[in-house]
Amino acid sequence: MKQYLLLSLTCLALWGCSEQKQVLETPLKMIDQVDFSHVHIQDHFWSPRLSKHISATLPVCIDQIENQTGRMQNFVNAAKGEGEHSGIFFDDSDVYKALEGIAYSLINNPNPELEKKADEWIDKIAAAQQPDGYINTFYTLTGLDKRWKNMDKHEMYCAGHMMEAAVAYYQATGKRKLLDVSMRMADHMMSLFGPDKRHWVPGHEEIELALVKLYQTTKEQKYLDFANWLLEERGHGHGSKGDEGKWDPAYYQDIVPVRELTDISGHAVRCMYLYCGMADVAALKKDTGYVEALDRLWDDVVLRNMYVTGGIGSSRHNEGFTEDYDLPNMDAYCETCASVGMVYWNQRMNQFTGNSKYVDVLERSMYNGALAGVSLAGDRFFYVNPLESNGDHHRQAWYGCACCPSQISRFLPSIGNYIYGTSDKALWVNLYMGNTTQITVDNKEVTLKQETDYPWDGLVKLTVTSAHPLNKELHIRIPGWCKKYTLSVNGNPVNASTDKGYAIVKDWKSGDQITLNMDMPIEMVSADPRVKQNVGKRAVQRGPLVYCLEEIDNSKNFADLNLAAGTSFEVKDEPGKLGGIKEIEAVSGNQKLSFIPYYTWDNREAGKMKVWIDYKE
Ligand code: FUB
Ligand code: ZN
Repeated sequence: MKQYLLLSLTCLALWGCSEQKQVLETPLKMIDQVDFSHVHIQDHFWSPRLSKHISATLPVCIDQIENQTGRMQNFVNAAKGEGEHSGIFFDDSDVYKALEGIAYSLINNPNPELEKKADEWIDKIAAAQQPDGYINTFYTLTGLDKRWKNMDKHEMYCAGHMMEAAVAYYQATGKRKLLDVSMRMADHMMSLFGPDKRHWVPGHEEIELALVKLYQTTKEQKYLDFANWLLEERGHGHGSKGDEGKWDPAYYQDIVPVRELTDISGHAVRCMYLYCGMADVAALKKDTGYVEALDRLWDDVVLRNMYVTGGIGSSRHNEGFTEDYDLPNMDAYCETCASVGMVYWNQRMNQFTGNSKYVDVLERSMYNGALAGVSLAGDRFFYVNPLESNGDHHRQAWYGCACCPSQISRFLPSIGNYIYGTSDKALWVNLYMGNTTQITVDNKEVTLKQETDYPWDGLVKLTVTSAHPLNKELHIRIPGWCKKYTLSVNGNPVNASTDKGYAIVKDWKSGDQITLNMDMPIEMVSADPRVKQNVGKRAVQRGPLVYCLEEIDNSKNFADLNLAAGTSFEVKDEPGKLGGIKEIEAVSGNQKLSFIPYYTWDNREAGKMKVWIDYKE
């Protein structure tokens, strides 16, 4: 029987374009990611970020984990079976996430000293594993008799992050010590939970997507089946009453069976990890019901619950969602991890459908919500990413709950994952970053080269070379923000057809230069009128970047600055400012406003900031 998926085009949480439903015949994963290990990024925008990741972000994480906090000592204590546990009960996960970041960094930037550090950590982690395979320093040091009693205590969450680190480190080095530890922990969990055994609904998702990675690396089907079982456990009343009943099942995404989900609710990061796990299992188990649920959820997230920065989860109270269209600016939570989660999830949705609307959201979350999470120097982090500030919100070197710094440490070195894809029919170009990429497609060596100054400029030159002719179309994403573009092959304009947001180039041969030139005007955007906090306001956007006003550039009458219908805008090159930006200058009546990209705010003297600006009709 043929299965159909209902997919919709979106207008994000913004107002102004029509919504359509499409019926597609391709319910399961059609595009494979080109892994970042094949991608060498070299450009003015991302290369500095990636250098800072190595010189600043990883050293900060290592220092915090080893010296400033007891995270590594917890493993040492657990191995000896003596001493106290310090910190939060899920702090092990920060060690694993930083280790994953180290592994990714080693893949494209080998570094024997860093590898030695990772080996040291892995030895300490492995030593803390219990004879039955269990590993979690919190329970080992506070009483193993209490383990597996409270589903909110993140035992599977920590295990999941360990598995992701283990897979990454195995890919980076071929060393399997942590992979073996992970398999023993997985087997331990499966000895307790599963069909005809105990029920378990992980209070914080993560294990599901991690088990899929473990399955893909070890080829052990049981790990995929266990991931599927854990997903199916949800929504049947087996779950946590967590924290003495503080949270309801909606907080844990445990309100209905996952294939019946229609609305996003509860904790934002948990939702993102759940949706990634569902997508991964769906792709491998060919479960169209999961994909249909994800499609419904995507509409709910993007059309009704997403900020213009691609951030999600407005409330500090539950680190998540309240009501549709409730998107406060000053009090926005918008956890960095949730924006990174949007990148992870939207890539998976694009792979099912070949629809660029998902990459539009991925790009929005990546360049704005997620990138703001780390300072330009790479050494300070935002956990919460508001869209307005009184001048009292700043990045910190670390947090008691440090999920966001460690998230950044693994996200940045793997951004090359989101540029290209391959399918039976085509090579897919999703993001624009200067890079050289070498892959094997249909047993042929292929080199893709992009030259661009994106996101500052919309000109992209792409060359694809292969020794043997490649029988593939090129699907080149035309971003949702782009209203006008030209496409040429070797300087000759082509009138390419488009499909789901991609221009399709059929006639090309090895060595041709394909040039995409996207107009990148400055735009004033308005929110959906149901977002009451943004009524009578506009935000400024250029290409994928959302801009904001910072007090330091706009010290006069900051509170009264406004935009109007006749406001004139100009782009100004500022190579020496904030790591090199294009600033936007606006003249509105007799006011002058200077906008900087949102991701660069709070890198200078403290002051007020706002994304949504009063608008005078
Ligand atoms: O609970 C683990 C992580 O800590 C969550 O994903 C974040 O929201 C923070 O609460
Ligand atoms: Zn976080």
